[in-house]
Amino acid sequence: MDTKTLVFSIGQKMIVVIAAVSLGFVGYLVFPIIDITAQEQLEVFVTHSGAVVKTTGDVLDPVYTIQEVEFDPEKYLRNFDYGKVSQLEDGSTLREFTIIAEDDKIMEVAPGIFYNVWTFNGEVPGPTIRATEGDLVRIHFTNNGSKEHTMHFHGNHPAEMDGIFEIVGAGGGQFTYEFIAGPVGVHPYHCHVMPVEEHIGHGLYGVFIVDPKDGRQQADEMVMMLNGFDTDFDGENNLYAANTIPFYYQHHPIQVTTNELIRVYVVNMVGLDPINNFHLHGTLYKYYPTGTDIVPSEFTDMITFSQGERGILEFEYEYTGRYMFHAHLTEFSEKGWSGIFYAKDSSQPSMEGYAYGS
Ligand SMILES: [Cu+2]
Repeated sequence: MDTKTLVFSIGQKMIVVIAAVSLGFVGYLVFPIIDITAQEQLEVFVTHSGAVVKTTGDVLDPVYTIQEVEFDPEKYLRNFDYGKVSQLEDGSTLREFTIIAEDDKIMEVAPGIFYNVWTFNGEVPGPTIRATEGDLVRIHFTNNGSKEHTMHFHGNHPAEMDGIFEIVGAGGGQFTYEFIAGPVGVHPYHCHVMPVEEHIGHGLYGVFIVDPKDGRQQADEMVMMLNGFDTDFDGENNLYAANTIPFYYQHHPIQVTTNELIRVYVVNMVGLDPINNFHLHGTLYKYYPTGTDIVPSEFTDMITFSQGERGILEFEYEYTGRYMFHAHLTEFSEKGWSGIFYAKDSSQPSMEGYAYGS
């Protein structure tokens, strides 16, 4: 390389360096106030693999940033959806329900744990659908999800209303389920699209109560859906609960009155674990398996459920105070399936937000 070429080459390099520095400086002048604090804003993403990520950084394959589900176990506990009621020509009752499935929402299922929930009417569990034996139940079902979904009710109905073979397509598919409510009892409903474990695991289930025509004895009635979440997708549940939020009723005890009949409709929808159970402190309950008989099968404080098993518990408290109820499986109770009944006599004030152990 001769001297002339060398000088030229150094000159070129200098021009490139000067140009780069100048560009950087001009860039700084043009965009002088890039708000670096915006980088600290946490955002929630669902990735293609189904993972839910909350991060200040970029996610390479986000499907969407999503709306969070607000779920209130207090409201769910004693909320029954009787549908839109009308009389048919033959004098029987028609109850119509509108149910919309979605699969793009997330819920903070425990502090800092965000999970992609799949919902019926925007919640996990879906609404507690209630009818009287012999009523005509009509469900206007729309699937606004990105995957196929159905509604499969336990109970009596024609084969084509079973929610198995009549797959309802994603993005607005519709189906009308219609059947005569029966038998009397407490039943689950859930999506039955394969893999069912995944569709149930993400939250597509709810409770269906069929009341006897003559009703049941007056009681303080409530619903407990025993559920769990595998938040790290390793095939094991990380959280357990009665009504979705771990320890909710431990921090917000369920207020009941002494010497008043309490009736709890319990459904076990925990997947991945073969059994679950319900242990009650301070009193015993009459247990009606599936709620189909008027004679209780047991008088006990401890019942074990397999997957999908359910029943009705009836009991009352003689003495005031705080009584735990929880899974006797300690792993489940220590991961969230634990709560408290606060029994007061009618003259006592109610108690707000008492934290167990505090
Ligand atoms: Cu589904």
